[in-house]
Amino acid sequence: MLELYTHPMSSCAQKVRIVLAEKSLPWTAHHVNLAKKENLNAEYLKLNPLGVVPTLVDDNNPVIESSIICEYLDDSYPDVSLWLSDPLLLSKMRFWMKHVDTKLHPACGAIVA
Ligand SMILES: N[C@@H](CCC(=O)N[C@@H](CS)C(=O)NCC(=O)O)C(=O)O
Repeated sequence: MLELYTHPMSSCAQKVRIVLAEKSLPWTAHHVNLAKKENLNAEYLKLNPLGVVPTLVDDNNPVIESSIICEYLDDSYPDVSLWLSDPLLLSKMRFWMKHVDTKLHPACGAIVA
């Protein structure tokens, strides 16, 4: 059973929701109210010590970090694979995943903060 701790405005959580949709995987949503700082509740921090969304829980096992969650879903549920076999295309995909994680997302956070 897949559970996703998510927030509608979270671009990181949206990335994971897109992968779940592309792979037609059933999942249950747990909405974390970031405005009320529910992400910093002791119970949530047990799942995600970084105190951010998203967190995926698969059969009671938490997986954190949106790009790692996307890769975990592709590894664990390979029927519809989103991975690329061509090494050059794969290098481009890895670049964009890294760029979003390390540059674009932190920059967006600075704008909305
Ligand atoms: N690198 C993390 C970033 C997660 C992240 O920063 N999530 C934001 C929402 S997009 C969050 O939970 N912010 C809550 C806070 O910082 O208080 C990932 O990709 O999962």
